[in-house]
Amino acid sequence: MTPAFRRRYTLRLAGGRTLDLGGRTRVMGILNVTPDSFSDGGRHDDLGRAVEAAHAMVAAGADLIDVGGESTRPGAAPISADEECARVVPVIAALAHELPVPLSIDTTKAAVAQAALDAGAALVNDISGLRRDAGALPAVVAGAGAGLVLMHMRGVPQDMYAHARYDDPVLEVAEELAWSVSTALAHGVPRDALVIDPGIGFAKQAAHSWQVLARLDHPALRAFDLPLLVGASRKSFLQTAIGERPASERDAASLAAATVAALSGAHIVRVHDVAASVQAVRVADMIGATIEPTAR
Ligand code: PMM
Repeated sequence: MTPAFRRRYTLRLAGGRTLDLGGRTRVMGILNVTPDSFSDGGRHDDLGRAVEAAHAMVAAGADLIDVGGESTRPGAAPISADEECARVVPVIAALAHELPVPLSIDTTKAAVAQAALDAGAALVNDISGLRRDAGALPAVVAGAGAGLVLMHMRGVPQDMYAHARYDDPVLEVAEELAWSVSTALAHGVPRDALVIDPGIGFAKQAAHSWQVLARLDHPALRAFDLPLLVGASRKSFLQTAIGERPASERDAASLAAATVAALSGAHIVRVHDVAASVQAVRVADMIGATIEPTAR
């Protein structure tokens, strides 16, 4: 089945690899190796369990595994590059040559990205959209020929809600992502390495996240002509729809959000519950292929 409702891209990855996007929705499984991550904190904090969890996600249908060592929980304490490397590099090194899918490194720091790419990661997922390390991170990505996810955020996780003021969230997110894209390009990262992400829940009140999720097909986002990644899994904004629940009890809402994202043109969804999300996005792919709206 080849859904025609999304534009197709061939994403450049390190090591001369590529990933086709725009056919079936790609599912990125989340592997947080942090002691304090808000949704699965402490569960993957030793190497063996992290490796096992990654294999389980691949067996469940994950197309990519995103390894993160620094919690992005609002108010989480920042950690040093050395501490972050100590958490993620052994996991990436253990998985890179075993897994049949690419690994991404969720970091804002050039030193961590470099160590992760050296250990076998294929792309860098930067939640700061290069705002944290515009000087060094793009050169690391370009040097490795890696992919680069540019996510929208304002400020840093510690103060991001102080910046959650928008007149038109989608337009402002797009304007600010334009800076990230042009910065990446200006520093030598090729266009076919880039993915954009509106950063659901980052420097956004719940209403802003809903507006972004509802308008993923907005012309301002489509105008980038770049693949789109969306991460809504277990995020707190979902509680305005389902009532207050711990992160571990938000999976059904997360599936609904992933389905909406896929139908609105997301090429990649970033999720915790891989097996169920694969089923959900396959339904979206089938609907998309059946109704074939304008290609995103
Ligand atoms: N969300 C989190 C962490 N990293 N990266 C991208 N590209 N997009 C996201 O939405 C995103 C991210 C926070 O969620 P987690 O702590 O459950 O991983």
